[in-house]
Amino acid sequence: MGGVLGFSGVFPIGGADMPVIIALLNAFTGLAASISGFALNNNAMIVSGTLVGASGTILTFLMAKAMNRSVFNVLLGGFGVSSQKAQEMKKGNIQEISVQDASILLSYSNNVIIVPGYGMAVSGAQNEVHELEELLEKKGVNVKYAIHPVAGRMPGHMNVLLAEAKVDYSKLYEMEQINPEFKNTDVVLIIGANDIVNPAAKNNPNSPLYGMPILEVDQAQNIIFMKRSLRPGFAGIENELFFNPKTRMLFGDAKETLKKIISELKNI
Ligand code: TAP
Repeated sequence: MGGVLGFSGVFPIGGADMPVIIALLNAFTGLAASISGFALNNNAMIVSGTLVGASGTILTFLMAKAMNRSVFNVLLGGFGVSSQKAQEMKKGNIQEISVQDASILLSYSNNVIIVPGYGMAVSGAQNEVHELEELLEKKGVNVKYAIHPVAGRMPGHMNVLLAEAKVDYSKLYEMEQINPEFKNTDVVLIIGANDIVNPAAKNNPNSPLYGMPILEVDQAQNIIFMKRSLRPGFAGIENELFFNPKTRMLFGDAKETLKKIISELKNI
C-alpha cells in the first residue's frame, strides 16, 4: 500500500519539480525516524528525526519559493501536463563562436556577467572562472556573477565553489539584484548552466519549468553559451535560448574551454 501510494504520488512529477520532491521525501524520513523514536522510546531517534524533518521542511519551502510555486502546486502540478506540448518550442539555427572570437568579444566589452551552473561544478572550472574574471578586470572590464537560487544541485552550490576559488563575495549577485542589469550588459557568459536561463519558464505555459523565475540573460547584447552539446539540463527540457539570434554556442568542457580563452586573453 505504501509503495503504491509513494509511486503514484511521485511518478507524475518531473522536470524542475524533482528537487523539491526529493527535499520533501527527505523531510518525511526525518518524521518517520522521529515517530519510530516515540514507539521505541529512543530519545536520540526523536531528536535527530525532528532535526532532519524540520530542516527538510524548511528546505522544501525555500526551494518551492525559489521556483515561485507552492509545495501543494508542485505535488499536483504533474497531473495533466502533456510532455509533447511541454516540449513544443520555436527552433531555428544555432550559431557557434570560436575561442578566439569569444576572447576578443569579452576583452572589448565594458560589462560582462558570468552565469555559472551545474556544468561548472562537473568540470571543476571554478578556479579558471576566477582567473578569467581577474584577467578581464585587468583589461578594464566590469565583471559580475549572477547566482540563481537553484543553480547546481544543492542550495548554495555555486557560492561554495566560487568561494573555494577565492572569488570576491561582493561580485556575486542574487537573481533579483542582477536581473535589471542584463539590459546594460555587453556579454553574458553562461558556464555549464541551462535550466536557470531557459526562457520556457517565462514563455511556455505548457513547460514543466513554467513559473520558475530565471536569470533574464536574453536582455543582454550578446550571449556566449558554454556547454558540451545541445543536450538539455536537469529538467530534461530543450532550451530555446540556443536558437536566439544573440546566442553563440561555445562547445566543449567548461574547464578546457576556459583555459583556452585565458591563454588567448593573455595574448590580446
Ligand atoms: P542544468 O540545467 O542541469 O544544466 C547543466 C548543463 O551543464 C547541462 O545542460 C550540461 O550540458 C552542462 N555540462 C555538464 N557537464 C559539463 C562540462 N563538463 N562542461 C560544460 N558544460 C557541462 O544546470 P543549472 O542551469 O545549474 O540548473 C540546475 C537544475 O538542477 C535546475 O533544474 C534545478 O531545479 C535542479 N536542481 C537544483 C538543486 C539545487 S538545490 N540547486 C537540487 C537538485 C536539482 P552538456 O551535457 O551539453 O554539456
